[in-house]
Amino acid sequence: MFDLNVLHQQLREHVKRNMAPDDIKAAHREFSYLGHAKVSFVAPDSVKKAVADEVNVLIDQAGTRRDLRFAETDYTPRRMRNVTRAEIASLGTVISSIYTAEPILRMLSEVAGEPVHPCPYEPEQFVITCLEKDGDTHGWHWDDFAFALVWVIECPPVEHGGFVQCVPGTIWNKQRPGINRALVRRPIYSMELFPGDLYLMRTNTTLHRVTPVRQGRRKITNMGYASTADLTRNLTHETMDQLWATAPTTEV
Ligand SMILES: O=C(O)CCC(=O)C(=O)O
Ligand SMILES: [Fe+2]
Repeated sequence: MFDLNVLHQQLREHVKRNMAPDDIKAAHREFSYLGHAKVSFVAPDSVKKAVADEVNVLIDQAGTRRDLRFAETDYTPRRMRNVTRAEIASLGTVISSIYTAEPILRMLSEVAGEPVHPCPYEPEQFVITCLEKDGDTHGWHWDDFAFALVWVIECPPVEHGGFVQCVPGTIWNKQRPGINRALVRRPIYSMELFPGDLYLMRTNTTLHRVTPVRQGRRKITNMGYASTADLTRNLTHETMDQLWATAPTTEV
């Protein structure tokens, strides 16, 4: 059991001691051009370890297998084990507490170049996903809210798949997603990630996926955040509601 006060103290000290304005500036530049940037510097190793330990316990305790496809994203496959926000909040302590930590929100806002807010729709605040079987993948999709902060806990080498690809500057039309059209029209960026990495993505206008895992395992926790514009928009949540539904379903 981690002492949350100690973790928050370590986070504050990390930001005070290691605040490198150049890292944030570089990440901001990359984020504005490419819709994503590595931000592994936002948390110290102690906090990353506490998050990783909780992810590992919760996957074993509450992970549910999903195998789904949605019309709203052209039936791209989602094959994974996941743990919902409700399960994380009731069975764990670290992830739900770090989610709203002020130093993290402040750094993310600097990287994004605009305020980053906790998500007003609870089920999309944080989730855990584990790709563990040959062919497991989080297929091409957009998210409902503007930002995602992904903590990489475990990840196979790129040779075995499970890396992130994205197409920034794309808009999600839920009636006509046009994913293949977006893929041939614009460049696809691929990202190599290692355990302990974090990245921030503008997920509502950056089409993204995790390529199928062939060997090994990939574990992450994804924290979703809202832009100021999201707070006043009337968003719908079809794909997320089905993906994280309490009873797993294979309907489309
Ligand atoms: O696993 C990742 O790196 C991305 C996860 C993701 O896109 C999501 O949970 O919506
Ligand atoms: Fe996503």
